[in-house]
Amino acid sequence: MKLSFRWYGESDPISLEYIRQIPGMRSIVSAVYDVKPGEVWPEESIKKMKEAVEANGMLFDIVESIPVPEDIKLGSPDADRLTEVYCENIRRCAKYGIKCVTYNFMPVFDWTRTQLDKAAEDGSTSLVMYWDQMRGLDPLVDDINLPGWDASYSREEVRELISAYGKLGEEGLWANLEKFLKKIIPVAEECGVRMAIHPDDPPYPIFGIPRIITCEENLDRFLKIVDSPANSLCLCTGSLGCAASNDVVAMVRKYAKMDRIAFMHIRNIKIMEDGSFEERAHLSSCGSLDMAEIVKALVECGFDGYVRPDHGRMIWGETGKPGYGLYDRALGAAYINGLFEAYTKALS
Ligand SMILES: [Mn+2]
Repeated sequence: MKLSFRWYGESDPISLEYIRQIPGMRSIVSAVYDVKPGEVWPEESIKKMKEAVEANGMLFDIVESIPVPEDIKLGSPDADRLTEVYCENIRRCAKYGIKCVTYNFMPVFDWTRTQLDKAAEDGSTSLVMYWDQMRGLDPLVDDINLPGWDASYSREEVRELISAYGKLGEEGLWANLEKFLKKIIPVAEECGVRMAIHPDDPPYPIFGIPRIITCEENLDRFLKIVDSPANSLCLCTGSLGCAASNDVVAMVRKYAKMDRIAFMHIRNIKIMEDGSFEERAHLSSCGSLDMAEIVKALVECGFDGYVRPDHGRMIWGETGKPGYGLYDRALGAAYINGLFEAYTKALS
């Protein structure tokens, strides 16, 4: 496996000098943040990031993410032009050594939580989604501003988008995804890039907005649209794991065996009785997911893709981007290293 760490570029309060000190850290996962979704990435920006990462003894060979504009997901008249731009960005990334590009196909909001700094008993804080804070909210009527939602949309724009996706429905979203994949995957194949779709987070509809990258049946359907290793998964344990109906270990085993996991996001969550969830420390006993079984499945299937510790808690007084502090993600990386080393030795 190729251990990696997400970094938000120059503006990230965590320095590459610190990240390189995490044992076994190989790759930096990042993106070009100086242009809006739907614009071509300046080659100069990609090159600059590559040079900064390499100057710190690591590789910049994986991108998260090239965002998919809403117009592509909605199948708007501008979708074809924007898909061309998307293909050009894949080519430019490949030119600078990128081997894997992560993206998602979630309408409107990348992820949904009701609180970003919920304090646990031990004084650490993490992101949570509590249904008793969600229920009764209607984004078409109420003035909703959940943490983490894109603040660049006006309330009116959010309402319009939600109603457009409501009309599109799941099958409409599938059709637009298929159209998109059939254009981008041949380009990715041509330039040696694996596209890795991130599951919807959480993996069920919220506010009636369709969500399709959610469960085994839908992941099977997704992979069949273009049956190629270039059309693969970013299997995020914490996202799929938020639905108790998803058997994450079985999914990891199945898709790793098929060689359709390009990237693993490893993180633990605790599902509460009412379906609410809390992001927890990576250790299996801290949450609902069996991390040892997940890594064992990967090792047994010969997984050689990218792995990163996903969201961490805020611990030891650290402040910063919720979910993306240094300390708890570094603990996660060390734990992931330990599990991989143990299973690799035991099975060799
Ligand atoms: Mn993830």
